[in-house]
Amino acid sequence: MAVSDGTGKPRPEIRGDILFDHIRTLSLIGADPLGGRTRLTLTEEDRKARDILVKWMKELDLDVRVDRFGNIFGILEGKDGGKDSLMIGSHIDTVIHAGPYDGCYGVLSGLAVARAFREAGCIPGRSLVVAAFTNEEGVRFQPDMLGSLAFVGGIPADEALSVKDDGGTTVGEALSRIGYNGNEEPGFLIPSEYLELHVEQGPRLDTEKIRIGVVEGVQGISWWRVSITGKANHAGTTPTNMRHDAGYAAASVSVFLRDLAVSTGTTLATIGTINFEPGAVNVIPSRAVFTVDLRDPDCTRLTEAEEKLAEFLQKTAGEEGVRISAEHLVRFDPVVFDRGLADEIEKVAAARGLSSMRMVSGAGHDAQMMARMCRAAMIFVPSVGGISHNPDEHTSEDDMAAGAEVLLDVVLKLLGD
Ligand code: HGY
Ligand code: MN
Ligand code: MN
Repeated sequence: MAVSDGTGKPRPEIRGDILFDHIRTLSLIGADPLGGRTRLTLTEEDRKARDILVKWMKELDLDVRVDRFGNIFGILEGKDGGKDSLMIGSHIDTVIHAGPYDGCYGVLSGLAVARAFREAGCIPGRSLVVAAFTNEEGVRFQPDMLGSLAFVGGIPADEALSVKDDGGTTVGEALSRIGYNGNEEPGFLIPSEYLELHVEQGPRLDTEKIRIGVVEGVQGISWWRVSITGKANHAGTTPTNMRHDAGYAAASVSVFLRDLAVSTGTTLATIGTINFEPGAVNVIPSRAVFTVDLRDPDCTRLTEAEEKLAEFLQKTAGEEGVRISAEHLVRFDPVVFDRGLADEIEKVAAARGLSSMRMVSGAGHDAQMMARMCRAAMIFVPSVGGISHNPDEHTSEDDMAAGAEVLLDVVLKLLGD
């Protein structure tokens, strides 16, 4: 509810009840019987979530625009007639079997900030934009953050639209199928600031009992798809020294990656998907295809990890007598956010009596793309047990409300009225 800010004018306030209700409603779309939800980008489930988000934006009388990549923007025009804007964004697509907050919390908190202005009858000095970006997760199409990358011109529009999923469907075809192939071009909207509120997805805030994360940047990300071709043979008759075992080669890469991560202490390495052919219990795998996700806050160490992986693949190919190829899917260098915005977030948290700490994000976010276009920063709230990309992902309503209020306070400071 809007309360007076001492000047007689009602002060915009976050409606936590509506925010939590919206998060619950969205979390049911694509829900599975095990308590998770799967809303891969540009699927029917994603369309349903998009449609309800657009409905909520229109209920707030926001001017809804969709660009060529399906990015959705709800615009609350400011007194300056919309020339200069502040954007709050994130994503509503999910990974497989996801938790309820990743991305959705940020988009719906942006909507809650817009609602706070509307309910207080307050027209901000500059326009406020609420954004939901396409394919942040990168599960169906790579690279991840494809929508925000294309929005900032980080990938040619045609290249972005022709990226294919495993079934051969392009981004452009999938957008048309769900009716979100908008016509706004990249650059139709260039905000001065971008803020993203997100659950931390890691254990630091929860462990250290800190309420707010002041996110100063995002670590580097490198994704690969590795294909190993060996020779199928009988599991019971083929002596070990005669094998060209794609499965064994893949498993040795997994052990190598763990050793690499432990050796640097900062690099993280994950094999998230793997597939063997022919996939029979008594046949030595002729083929293994898997993905590698490498992360490091330091650019040089990330490159070193990539080089060490390439060397190990070459060595393994020679020793096992298999052919190995590696396709580089993603490389995003570490990003540093805007210092002034980070300072503002820290000040606002302190003014609300909320403890805060500065940190770098382990997860990728649309903010790292928006930082190429304008001043950008992020606000984190604790993830219980640091769990995310898992139905057990949880953040308390108190913490979610605190994060949304810090977001509103920063917006009020920046937008003025
Ligand atoms: O992969 C990531 O870090 C993000 O969740 N897309
Ligand atoms: Mn996210
Ligand atoms: Mn995610």
